[in-house]
Amino acid sequence: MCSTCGCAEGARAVIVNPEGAKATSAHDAPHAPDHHHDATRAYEHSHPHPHLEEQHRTIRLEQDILAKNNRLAEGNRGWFAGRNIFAVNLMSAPGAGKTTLLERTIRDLGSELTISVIEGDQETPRDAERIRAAGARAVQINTGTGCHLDADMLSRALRALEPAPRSVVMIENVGNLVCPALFDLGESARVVIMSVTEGEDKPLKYPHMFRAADAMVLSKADLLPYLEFDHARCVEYARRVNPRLELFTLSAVRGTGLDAWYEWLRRRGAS
Ligand SMILES: Nc1nc2c(ncn2[C@@H]2O[C@H](COP(=O)(O)OP(=O)(O)OP(=O)(O)O)[C@@H](O)[C@H]2O)c(=O)[nH]1
Ligand SMILES: [Mg+2]
Repeated sequence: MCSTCGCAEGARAVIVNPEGAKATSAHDAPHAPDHHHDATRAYEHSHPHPHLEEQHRTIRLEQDILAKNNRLAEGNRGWFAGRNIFAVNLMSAPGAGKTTLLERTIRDLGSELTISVIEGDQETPRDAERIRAAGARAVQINTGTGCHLDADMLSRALRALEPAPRSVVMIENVGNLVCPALFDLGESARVVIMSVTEGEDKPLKYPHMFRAADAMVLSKADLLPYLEFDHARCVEYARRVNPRLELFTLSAVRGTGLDAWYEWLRRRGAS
């Protein structure tokens, strides 16, 4: 549940309340004080299609939130461009292997590229600690109930991280295949990681995420012999949703398939 982007009931409640300021949802209304009942009744009387009105308000609020985020993201993009920093927004379902791939990448490319990391999780500093142990600087963002990073969070984390000019900033988004796709961070590239244990149909079921990505990493390839996972079909689904996706199949644990991923990072990081 997310109270930041409006997909949680609590956030919708603000939209439903005809008075605007006090947050009550359709579910809360029966428990609200009498004057709230009166206001709700008066509202329903003058608005014969409350659900339609609610939908309009929901869409308007989403547009406002995303428009504000997009403005801040443009600021981040300019900030990165001014310092010649290549910023990668890494997104996946929880546990797909984002941090493991980052640890491995830092260990293998650390002498060649200056990499620093912004970690997004609802709670705990665990991932930032893992990154530091791998040898890179890291800042942790804890989003609480939020299910994605946004451009404002990123800009504040960048001030704390102070990445070097001409370096690579990896941004590990909160584990979630849905909301992070909506929020531009001002990154230079978007990478979606999908592990082979998730099933080959994920690009079709969560198309927004795959459509928004520049590259897709199919992770945990070492587990393929133990799974009913149709690799060719997964690739076909991914390309159906996004024909321009660059694809990497790898295992960060076994160290297979990493060369193409590293080559992509070097190439994009240098351009
Ligand atoms: N077999 C196998 N396991 C892997 C691989 N990469 C990651 N894992 C395992 O998958 C689990 C989750 O890995 P993480 O790197 O923490 O995943 P994450 O995407 O950062 O997770 P969140 O930040 O919680 O969303 C751990 O138990 C890893 O050891 C891989 O290449 N092969
Ligand atoms: Mg992680």
